[in-house]
Amino acid sequence: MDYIARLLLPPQESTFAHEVDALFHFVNITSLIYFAIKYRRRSDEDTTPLITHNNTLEVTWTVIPLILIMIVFAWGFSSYNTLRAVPDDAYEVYVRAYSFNWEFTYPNGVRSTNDLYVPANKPVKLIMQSSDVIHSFFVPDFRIKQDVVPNRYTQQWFQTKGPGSHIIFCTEYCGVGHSDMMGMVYALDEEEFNAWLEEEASKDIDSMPLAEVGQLVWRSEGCMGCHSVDGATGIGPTFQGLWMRERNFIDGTTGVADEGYIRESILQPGAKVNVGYQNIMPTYSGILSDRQIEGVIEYIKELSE
Ligand code: HEC
Ligand SMILES: [Cu+2]
Repeated sequence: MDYIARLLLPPQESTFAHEVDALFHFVNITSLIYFAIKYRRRSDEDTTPLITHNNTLEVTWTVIPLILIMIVFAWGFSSYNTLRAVPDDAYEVYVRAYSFNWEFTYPNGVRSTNDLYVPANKPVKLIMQSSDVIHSFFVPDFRIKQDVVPNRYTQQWFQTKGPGSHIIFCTEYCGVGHSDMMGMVYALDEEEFNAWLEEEASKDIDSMPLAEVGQLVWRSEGCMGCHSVDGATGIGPTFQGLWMRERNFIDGTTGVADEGYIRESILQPGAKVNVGYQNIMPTYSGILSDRQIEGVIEYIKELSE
């Protein structure tokens, strides 16, 4: 069973993954065997007999599937409970999904984008919501998948079987960047995890050079998912060489990428939309501080030197 499981599905990396797989294989294999026997070709001129009524047959095809369904139901119900009942001592992380990134907020206030760090071998609870459309949080290795919806918290928990890294997908089609809406779960040993948390918490943007603040914003606030810094075109224009460049907007007007333009692009992305791009950038009004915005401006300047 374990061999087949590994052949067909991703590695079982959460404590309950084997339970989900066992039920899946049970349903699959019983159906497969039944169909192979029932619908095999018996002879060269095999035809379907004409039967108008048969009580024995009707009772049989009701009772046997009923028993099977009850097995699957009881088994599924018990696994579902395991997946839903969050242990009391779970480590809690808030998750915010927005087009097209995952943002994680840890109890000590640290935030990370697209990289979720968790303590290995400990229950972790995710409290999730979306800032725009419906997304869905899927980690195949853990056998978990949960919709992430605006204006409502949904929950999911898991416990890893050890340190390791596992890919996160969005599995609810959410727009042009949907297929790029990926991340990683990094399960770290407790000591390593605490060290990571402390290091992140000590990153003090008040004593960093502005361009570094900007680079940090680009990396940790999701800009990276849509804007490259190496000249490559993504969902949005690259930041490389953007400083003081002439911009053409879809309403026919033009402008120059100066401080005011960059600030406006961040706070009111829809005010001027570049030709060749869609108006899909989320506003960062209320999310980024003035210092962070000025950091981005300086970072873009530096990238154009
Ligand atoms: C979901 C994708 C997405 C994210 C995330 C995103 N942007 Fe954008 N951004 C765009 C698109 C698309 C455009 C071009 C359309 C427009 O002008 O509104 C754009 C335009 C811009 C522009 C104007 C660029 C130009 O060439 O004129 C700036 C500056 C900018 N974004 C900064 C940022 C910053 C800073 C962040 C992160 C804090 C960010 N964006 C996050 C998609 C995104
Ligand atoms: Cu999504």
